[in-house]
Amino acid sequence: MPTFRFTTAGESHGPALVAVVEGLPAGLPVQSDEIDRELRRRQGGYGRGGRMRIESDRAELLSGVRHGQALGSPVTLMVRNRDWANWTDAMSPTPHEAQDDDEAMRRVFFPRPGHADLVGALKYDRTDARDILERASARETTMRVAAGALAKQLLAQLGITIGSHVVSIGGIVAEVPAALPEDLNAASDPSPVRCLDADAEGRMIDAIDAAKRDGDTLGGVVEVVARGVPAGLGSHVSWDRKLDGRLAQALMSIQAIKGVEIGLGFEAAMRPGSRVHDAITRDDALARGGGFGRVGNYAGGLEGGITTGLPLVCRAAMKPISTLMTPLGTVDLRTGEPAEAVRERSDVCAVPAAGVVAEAMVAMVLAGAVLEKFGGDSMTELRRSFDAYLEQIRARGAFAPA
Ligand code: EPS
Repeated sequence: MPTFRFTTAGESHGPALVAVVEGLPAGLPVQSDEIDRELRRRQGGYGRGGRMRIESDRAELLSGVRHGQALGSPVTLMVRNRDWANWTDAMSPTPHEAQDDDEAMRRVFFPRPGHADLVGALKYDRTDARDILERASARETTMRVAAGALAKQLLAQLGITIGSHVVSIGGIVAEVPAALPEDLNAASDPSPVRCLDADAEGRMIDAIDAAKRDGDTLGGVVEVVARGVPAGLGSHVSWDRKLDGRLAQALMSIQAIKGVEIGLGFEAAMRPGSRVHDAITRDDALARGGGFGRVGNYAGGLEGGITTGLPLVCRAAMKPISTLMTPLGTVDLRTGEPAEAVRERSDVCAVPAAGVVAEAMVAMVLAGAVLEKFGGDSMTELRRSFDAYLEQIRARGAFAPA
């Protein structure tokens, strides 16, 4: 059974979204304002549509936390959809008197290419694609971020921090500094596109404006960096314990993500081994690597599915959002006649927000790996085991002077 589990529920225009999170040790300090801060970060970014002006997401804690500390029981988080007030008829859980009024029920018969509309309607035997898109919507990522905020708070107790920045939008690639700022989010969050390169930022904003004018959308690439991760999370022994595989799955599960890289990623396949692998050194400053360091970090902090103690670096590629205001061709789900895909209010670009969601997913995978290795029902137990392990690997690197 996984050590850190979470599940989300809720439709994009339903009354609320919820998440149930299991595995947090008793005694973990839980700061609800920190959860809301993460939710605000996800709502931002240049290129968002009208919905984000309606919502101002706040998490309500319904279980599992008392007087600011986790109890060890499942934590339930709820975020109400303000837009629900405009959807009470169309999303009514009980049969509605205007059932035959397709417009009032906001039915969708023209599936969008690239969205789950058509395949979901086939698989779940629905004629109204609204039954699919309400759940496929990236609104669901609200709860990943809320649950991820709890994972971040757990990791922060152990000195592990996670940040992200945008690497590209619409083919405009940022120049990434050789050494990323220690507090990555403090540097990236003030940018409207969460990009560290001011020149690229301006061009990304122009590209988003142009896409909006054309009724088009833009994707991009985000990079997530976790610092303070000790060597030894994950395992080489079985496929499903490899941490790189688990990170890839978690990141790939985010709506619209089509590719994941760790460290050099696909670029590693183009180079000879001598320009890919990170030579091993002694590095007394790198206590969490057991006193062993690396020349460079092309491996992105993972070797053999196990963390190295260097920063964990993952990238995720997001395709452009599939709701186009200048729509592509589709087929009417009722008649089979050719049609134009539905135009729903949507975002032009949500890459900056995707970085925040990716942080949450990485945080939850790392929280799971930490709990698996160090376990414990309480923070006291977890901390004792974590500290003892750090001492153990520190001793491995403490060689007698030559
Ligand atoms: C989305 C469509 C838009 C986005 C939404 C994702 O919502 P609406 O249909 O209400 O205009 O704003 O994202 C969010 C609501 C969110 O919180 O991120 C979609 O179809 O995926």
